[in-house]
Amino acid sequence: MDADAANYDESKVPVYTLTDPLVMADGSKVADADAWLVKRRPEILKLFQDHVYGRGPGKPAGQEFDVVSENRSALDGKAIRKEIDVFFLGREKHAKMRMLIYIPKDAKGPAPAFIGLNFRGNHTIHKDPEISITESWVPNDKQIGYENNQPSERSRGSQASRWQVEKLISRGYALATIYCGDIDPDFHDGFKNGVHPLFYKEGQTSPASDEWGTVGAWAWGLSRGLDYLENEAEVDGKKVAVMGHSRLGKTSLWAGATDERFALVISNNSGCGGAALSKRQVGETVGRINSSFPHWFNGNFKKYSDNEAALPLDQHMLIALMAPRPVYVASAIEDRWADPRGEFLSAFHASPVYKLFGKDGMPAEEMPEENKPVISTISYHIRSGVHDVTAYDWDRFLDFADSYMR
Ligand code: GTR
Repeated sequence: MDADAANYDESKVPVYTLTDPLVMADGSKVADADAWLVKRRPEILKLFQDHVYGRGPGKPAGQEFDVVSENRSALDGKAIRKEIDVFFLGREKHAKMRMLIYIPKDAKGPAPAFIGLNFRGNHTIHKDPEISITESWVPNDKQIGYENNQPSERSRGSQASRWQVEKLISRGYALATIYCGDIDPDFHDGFKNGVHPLFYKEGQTSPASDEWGTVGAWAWGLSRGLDYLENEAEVDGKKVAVMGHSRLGKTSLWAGATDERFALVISNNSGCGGAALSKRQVGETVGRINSSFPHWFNGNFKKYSDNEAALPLDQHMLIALMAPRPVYVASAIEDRWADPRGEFLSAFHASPVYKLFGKDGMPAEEMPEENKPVISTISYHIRSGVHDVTAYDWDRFLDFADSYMR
């Protein structure tokens, strides 16, 4: 089935029932915020681990950080740039990811920050010639000169419009980013490369059906980035927003769900397996995503291919796992594959959980018009244009972050 053959017709959306996030597994009602945090939230987190993203290994012991470069006068003197190697199991074991950080030079104290994974290597987020080029596997991409899974010099800055580094810096935010392929290359090799094998038990050769896939590994990597930021004197580790686009937006949501240290969570055009409700089966479906990207989710998720009605959860419960932290769900009008309406409905149906905390959640009952954001503890917009991250999106995310992180 190709994207054009997918369903985009609301009248063909099957009748579906969403699991009530406020009813416990034993049928009793969640009475208050405390019952949510102590009992229901862990139940839902476990559902997502068991059925969708899988369980990760948690924070590894013996992690070590090396500052491999530092320039205190980057971006024409406006920023401090650092590159940090995060050795997951200590230097001796070699396995590592490289995090690039820009910090506003004129910050009065530790800066609030955004962290997000990038698709093509740290050097693609800005033209800055001093950013080291990734040594990890990269997907072939003729447009930017990636061949034989090797990166190219000319790809520098090729994803700059998605990161808006100067804008972030001028608004007082640090930006930390990691190439997703440093954590797990984005192709299905049976989990031989990437971080999975580091944690296999003796004799294990691939994750069990309730263990992490690639999205789980990426989210785990974001937490390891946050481990460093908590120790970075020039960044405020208590004010770190996690942001991601598309497959990496699915990842930012899972990172926000599994790691409550993230103060604010942003999903941009995350679609199926991200913010969009699976049971609507609009655009990309569970069956389609599992066949195109069998490595992203866990083994159990395959049971729901063409069988969404059997899911004991839906993605509104993923958004609810952020409560009471602020969360922003962003769609794009031409990104029908990601089902913008399904993304909005997840945000909407997470709201009852926020209300337990005396917060609004998503106040709009109907989808807003194009470029008319609804801003509350759960915020939402549908931007004009295609599947992408743009200056418009960043302006909204920065305004949103200003309300909680300044
Ligand atoms: C598509 C995939 C989507 C989305 C997108 C992306 O091919 O079907 O789920 O993740 O890739 O990451 O850009």
